[in-house]
Amino acid sequence: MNNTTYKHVSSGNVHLELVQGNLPLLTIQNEHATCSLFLYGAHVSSFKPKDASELLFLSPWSRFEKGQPIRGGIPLCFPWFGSHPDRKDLPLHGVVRTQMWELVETTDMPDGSTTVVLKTHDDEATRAVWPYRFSLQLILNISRYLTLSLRVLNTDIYTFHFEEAFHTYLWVEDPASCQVEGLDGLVMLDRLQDDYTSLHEGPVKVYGEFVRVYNNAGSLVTLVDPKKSRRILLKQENLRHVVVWNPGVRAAMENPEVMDSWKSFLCVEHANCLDASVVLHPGETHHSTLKISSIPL
Ligand code: TA6
Repeated sequence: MNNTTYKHVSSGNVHLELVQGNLPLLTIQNEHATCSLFLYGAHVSSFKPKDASELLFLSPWSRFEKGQPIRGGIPLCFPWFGSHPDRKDLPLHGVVRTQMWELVETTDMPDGSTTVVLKTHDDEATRAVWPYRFSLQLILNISRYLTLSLRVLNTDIYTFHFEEAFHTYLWVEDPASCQVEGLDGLVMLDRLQDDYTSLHEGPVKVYGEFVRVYNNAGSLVTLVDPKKSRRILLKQENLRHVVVWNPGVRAAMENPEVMDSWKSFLCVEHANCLDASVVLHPGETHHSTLKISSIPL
C-alpha cells in the first residue's frame, strides 16, 4: 500500500480514513487495544489498552494542518531535538514530524497484536535544511503495550550525526500531583536555567514551566498519577536521556495550540540529544525502541 492508495482502506484490524484537515488517520483496533496514528509525521495520537483508559494526550487546540506539527500524542523528532543548534528560524524538533510518511504494511499477528510499518526519507525540502540522505522506518506493535521502534539508516556517502526523540505527551489529571520515577541519582540539566547541572535525587515533581533533561536513564521510567490511579510504564532501548516537560500556565496561555491543556499532560520524552546525539556512518542503521503500558495503582 502506498500513499496514493490510502483513501478508504480497511482490512482486518486496521482502518484508514481522512480526518481533520484531510490528514490520513490509521485506526487499529484489536483484542488488546485501540490505537490511532496520523501518517503525517507517523504521529501516534491515541493508545487505549482494553480495560484501561487513554494514555496519550492530544491537544484539542492542535491545528491538524500540513506544514504544522500536531500538538500532543507522540511527535517524532529528527534530526534535531528542540531548537536547531545554529538556526533559530527552523522548526522545533526537526523535519520528519511535518512530512507525510508512507504506510508500508500492516499485519495482524497470531498473538492478536497488530504491526504497522511506516517509512520516510530525505527530500529536497529536508536537504535544504539538513544536507544528508537518510531513510527512517517506524515499526509499531499494538498489543497490551504500544511498542515503537525507530530505525535510522544513513543512505548518504557522508557520516552524519543526529538527535532523535519520542516526544510523548502522557495524559494526566494534574501534572503537579504526579511524579516521575526512575530518574533518581542522574545528572540533570535545567534547560530554563542555561543548562544549570546538578545531581537529581528522588522522584521528579514538576512545578510551573519545567524543562529538564535527565542523563543516561535506565531502561524503565514510570509516571505515577494518583488522581488517575495509575502508573504509566515507559521502557526504552538505545535512548539515553529522558526529558520531562510541562509548559506551566504562563507559557501555555501564550501558545494557542496548548492553552489550558497544559493541565492535562506531562511530557516524558525519550531522546538521544545533546551529548547523546548519534554518529552514523554511510550504510549504518541505528535502532531505538520505546514500549508504553499502564497498570492501576
Ligand atoms: O521537549 C521539550 C520542548 O523542547 C520544550 O522546550 C517545548 O518547547 C516543547 O518541546 C515544544 O513541543 P511541541 O510539541 O509543542 O513542539
